[in-house]
Amino acid sequence: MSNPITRPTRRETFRLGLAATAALATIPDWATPALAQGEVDVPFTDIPATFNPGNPTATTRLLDIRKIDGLVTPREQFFAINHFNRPEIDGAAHRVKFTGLLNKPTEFSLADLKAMKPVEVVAGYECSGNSGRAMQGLSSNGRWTGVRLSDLLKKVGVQPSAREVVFFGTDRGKEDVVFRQQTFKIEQQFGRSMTLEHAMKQPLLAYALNGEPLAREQGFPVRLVMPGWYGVANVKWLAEVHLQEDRYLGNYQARWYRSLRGTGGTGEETDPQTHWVENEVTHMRVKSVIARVRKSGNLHQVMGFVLNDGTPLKSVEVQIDGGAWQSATLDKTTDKANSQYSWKLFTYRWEGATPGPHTLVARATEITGAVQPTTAELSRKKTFLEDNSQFPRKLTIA
Ligand SMILES: Nc1nc2c(c(=O)[nH]1)N[C@H]1C(S)=C(S)[C@@H](COP(=O)(O)O)O[C@H]1N2
Ligand SMILES: [Mo]
Repeated sequence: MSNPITRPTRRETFRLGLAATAALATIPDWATPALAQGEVDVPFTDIPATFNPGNPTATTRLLDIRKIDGLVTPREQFFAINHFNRPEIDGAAHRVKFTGLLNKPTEFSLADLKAMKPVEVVAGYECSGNSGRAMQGLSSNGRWTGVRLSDLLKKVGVQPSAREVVFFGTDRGKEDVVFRQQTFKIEQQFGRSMTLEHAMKQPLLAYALNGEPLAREQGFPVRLVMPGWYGVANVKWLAEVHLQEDRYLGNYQARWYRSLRGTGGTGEETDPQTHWVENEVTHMRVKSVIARVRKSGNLHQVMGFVLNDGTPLKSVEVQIDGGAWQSATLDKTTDKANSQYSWKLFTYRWEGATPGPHTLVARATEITGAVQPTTAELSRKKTFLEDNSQFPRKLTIA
């Protein structure tokens, strides 16, 4: 049976004004749909009593990854992170302004964007602060509809000196801006940037998630979606796209969202061979997460997802109680069209599980050879962002 979560209805397709349903039809179902009769989820024993994803705050909503039962995260469950206020915007009055080094500074209304050729991309992402502390719930996978940013940039005519594209949200708030010994309390807007080269590739100005308009906390009426990058790139309540020559060094670009890593040498701070590198948070680093374990008779199905920047995967493996790594199976629909930036679902058949406590962990490897690291292997990364470490899960078989 087709999964209602991933199959758009005719009405939905019609509402989006999409001419062709062909692209939509390629969206796959998960190999293991919702619980069948006689199947039960084995509860994890590693979930803190305080973990309460069903109780969102104004700033954060977590996805309860135990509920994943299809490729696409339902819109109401999609995680959310809001740094400032959540502007309530009049969709009809809103304009996205293109400013800076352009031939034709232009404003686009939502109607203007919807009148253009729509593209649809299934893209999953996580907040770069996602980790085991949040039970990996700062992650989701969405079916986005919008307009390619490159089409808009072609319309407005980028001047040859432009190098950097800055995206400003409508949301604003007070920030501490630290400069040497001074701290300025500045009210500022949310801003992020990328090079023009990146801006001409995959990003979309998205106005729909899973065939519905964006919810307020999802950035209604229009947001940026940068497939393959950490969540912070996906500027919500998009107000302005500004082209400039110089790098943009705003708080959310250059200070709040960066990693500090020791590379080379021994890692000792006194070792001259060790370099300390601070990088912006951009491409997602490969991460696999075990989300569910389902019991069906004697068989246990271990299920989870993999997120990365769209680089093809070589393998996903599962290890039980420190034993040998065993190949997991990536959902067979993974290679289909429109799934490069989707998260990938995997299953592993765990046979002969014995009663008692167990530890299960997954690791993913990209075709480039990049392997998802252990926590120990990430010990030279000092800031907590970009924690793609393997995530051991604990459960007890009755
Ligand atoms: N305007 C604006 N855009 C924003 C944010 C924000 O606070 N304001 N949060 C960012 C961060 S840190 C993340 S992880 C993602 C979360 O997207 P979501 O809320 O749709 O899951 O939005 C990004 N875009
Ligand atoms: Mo984030």
